[in-house]
Amino acid sequence: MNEKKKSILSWGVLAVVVAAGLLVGRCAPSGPKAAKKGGAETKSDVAVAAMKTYVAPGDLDEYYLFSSGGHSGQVYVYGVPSMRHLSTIPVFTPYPGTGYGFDDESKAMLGNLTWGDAHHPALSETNGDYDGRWLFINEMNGRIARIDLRDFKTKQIFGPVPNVSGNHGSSFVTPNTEYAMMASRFSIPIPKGTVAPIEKYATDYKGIIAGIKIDPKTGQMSLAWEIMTPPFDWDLGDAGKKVSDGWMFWTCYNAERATGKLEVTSAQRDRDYIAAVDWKAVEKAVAEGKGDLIGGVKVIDPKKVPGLVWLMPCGKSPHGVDVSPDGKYIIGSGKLQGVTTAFNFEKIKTAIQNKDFTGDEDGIPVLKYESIKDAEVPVGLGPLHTQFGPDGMAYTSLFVDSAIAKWKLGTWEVVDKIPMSYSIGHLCAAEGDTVSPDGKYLVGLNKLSHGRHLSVGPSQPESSQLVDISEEKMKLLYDAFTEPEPHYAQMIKADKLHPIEVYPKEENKNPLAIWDVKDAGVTRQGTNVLAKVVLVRSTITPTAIEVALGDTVKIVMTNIEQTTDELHGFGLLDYNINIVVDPGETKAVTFKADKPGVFPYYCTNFCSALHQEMQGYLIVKPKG
Ligand code: RUQ
Ligand code: CUA
Repeated sequence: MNEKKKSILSWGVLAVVVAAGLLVGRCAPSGPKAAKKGGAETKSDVAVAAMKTYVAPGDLDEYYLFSSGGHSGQVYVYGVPSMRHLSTIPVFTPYPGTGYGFDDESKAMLGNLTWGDAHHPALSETNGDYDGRWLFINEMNGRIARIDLRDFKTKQIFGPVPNVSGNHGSSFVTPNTEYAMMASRFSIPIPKGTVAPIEKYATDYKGIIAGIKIDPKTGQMSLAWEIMTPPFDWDLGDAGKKVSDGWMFWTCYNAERATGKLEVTSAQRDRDYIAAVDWKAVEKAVAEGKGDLIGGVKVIDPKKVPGLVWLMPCGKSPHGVDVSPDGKYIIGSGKLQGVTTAFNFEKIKTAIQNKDFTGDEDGIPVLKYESIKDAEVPVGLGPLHTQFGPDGMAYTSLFVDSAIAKWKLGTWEVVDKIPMSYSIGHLCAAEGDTVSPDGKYLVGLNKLSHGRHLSVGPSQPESSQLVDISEEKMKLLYDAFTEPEPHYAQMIKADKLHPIEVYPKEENKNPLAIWDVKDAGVTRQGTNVLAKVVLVRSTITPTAIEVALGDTVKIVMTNIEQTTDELHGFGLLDYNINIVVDPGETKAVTFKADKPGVFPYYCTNFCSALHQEMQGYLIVKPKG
């Protein structure tokens, strides 16, 4: 948001708050349009909305919202209800603002990929409730990252996982964070690197479902197992909870096994599938040594190892699948229809026991639709995703209708609807996919934002709309605009997180860390130069680093500050080096001194009145 809009908005909000009850002017330039399209019907609605979202200077938001940044490869952190953007966590993409992707460690973590299409963040859980430890997020190149919520930093990027192509069905975690799950959107011949003609798609291309094990103490991820599936396009997933704990569900489209123009060819059948995977049984099978080695990984073929996976028919080209807080219902939303389907977990288990099948797909039994469904809820056109509130309330996003439907589990009654501007994809309720959702707030993550903000040219922001769900009728509270492209988000009660503000000195175990400017300096071993650097207000010590052309230079920097917000940067001109070191942190960068000359380095983070003086020179002497 630009300064002008900010000031217009805050003026408006202030006026509304001060003159609450009076009918005052609109709070934003797009106000009149917003009132018509967005659901805040009257001027007093606008005043109430302003008061409900206004977080006074110095006050704190009630929730954190972690929103996926889509193909920006990042995670955006917002406060709710203010919808203020608080922070950007770089995950799959270098981010000069925090020096991510420039220092040795984060560069190595990114590997050869400098982008990732990040979709579905998943907070770690204990007994089905967010525990505030980690945030996982997938990206399409077959990877999952772990962000530590102690310092809001990416700590591990796991993958690309062998055989998985297009990791969309991810990174859903199980109720005690045993696993983050993965499923391939694109099927390919496996192992990766082998080739089969596209005409043989139906038989020679394979989908993959994978369980990524999470170490309960450290959060470290490792590949536990893979299951080979027909070449369906696995889409979204959700882990069972409470009564359905131990199970995992994934939707797919293209049960037709079609190729070519999928918008036509994959929409032939009335129903595609949701896979129901008994992951505890999979664990057992793998422990018994079942599976074949493909691409260096044990892969289970359900034809050879039955009793692990079943298919639940779900109409039509389903997108989201969401398990109710009590674990009893599996909600599958077919994006090309006007209903969302509620499956009953008890009935699923009974149908499996009774072998109530209508056929199979490459050895995976297909359950009888009529035997496992409880209801088709007439939510509206193009249902995508469902989130939950307390008291059995469910909220389903409707892409085609561009609205959210509120309905009740069990009675299947649609009780309210609110329009979204425009075309909502995902939605996120406060603690909305835990065993105990909070209600209160719901954020619609819209695909388009046209006409609701100052124009910024052809590349428009997306919009995230905050909805009040504390009362019977949903009410639009606020329009926030975000960078591309929020798919999913998760909202956690703010008091569950306790981020640190400095890295305690005693925790710094880096053997090259130094804490006294006396220890700073340059040492050489052959053509390897090691510069130990201290960053503290307002000097980079040493103030000159001398090396010879062709040297391999490793600069290790320790920010010895123990004060909140005292970050220092190290920008080295002409060498494309940009490091940011937090208080108490040590970072290293290694590069070849391949250009002779004198190159200034300086602190990039404003840190004191003498920040501008925080500078030095790298002197690269030519040979001879
Ligand atoms: S998907 S809405 Cu990954 Cu629903 Cu984008
Ligand atoms: Cu250190 Cu600016």
